[in-house]
Amino acid sequence: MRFDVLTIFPEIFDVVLGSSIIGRAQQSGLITVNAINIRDFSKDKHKKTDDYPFGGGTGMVMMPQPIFDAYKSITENLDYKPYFIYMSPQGTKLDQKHVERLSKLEHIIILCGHYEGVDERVIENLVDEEISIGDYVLTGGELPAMVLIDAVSRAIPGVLSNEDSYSDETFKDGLLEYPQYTRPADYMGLKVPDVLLSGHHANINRWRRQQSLKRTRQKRPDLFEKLELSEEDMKLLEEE
Ligand code: 4FV
Repeated sequence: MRFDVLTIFPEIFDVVLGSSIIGRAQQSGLITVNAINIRDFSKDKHKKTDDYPFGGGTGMVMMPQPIFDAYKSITENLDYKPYFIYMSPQGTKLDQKHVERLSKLEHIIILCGHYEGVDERVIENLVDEEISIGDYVLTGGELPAMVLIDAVSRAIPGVLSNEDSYSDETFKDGLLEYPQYTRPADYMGLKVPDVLLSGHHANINRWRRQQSLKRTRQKRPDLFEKLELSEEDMKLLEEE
């Protein structure tokens, strides 16, 4: 998977995405992340990338020319059109199913907005999808872009080692993950549930399914109502 990020703060991507799991994924070549400075494509003598909004109003708007030229610099030697994502609060809210869909792509361009946003002609002519990471306003699209790259990279086979398993985790089949415990079995008198020390895997899996169902019902009723519950699940939920 190739990620090209169009940003006016390219330097922050190496720091955040250069370490740990995503850093290793870059070293192994499973993913590449190129942070491209939009400012380098500004034809303005002061390398301006933003200007006043037509029609007046507060704030500034990112100009079309530097973004279109940055895009051309990526695609002019390609015989395919990369998938162009604009991180914006007006976008589709990102979730795990969405992440898994995106992880199947080969080449994603991510545009990071700033100020009041980007000129609408960029969105109309270049953007395939607007994606939001949540209903709040940030100072820039860089953090959302990193969130997207992290989540999508994790879903690419081989990026996560067995230790950091991808298999049964939160949002997998729409459920919150069961509680996790590690050594010591007794910490300051706080004990680990006996079933987890029993080595009885069927009972352990049953207990974990029950915990996932109960905490999804309690913490995320919006997810719980979407679940298709089996007879067994109903019984697990009734049990104290
Ligand atoms: C955002 C979000 C977000 C809006 C103005 C950047 C900022 C500035 N992006 N999910 N929430 N973007 O707040 O994706 O352009």
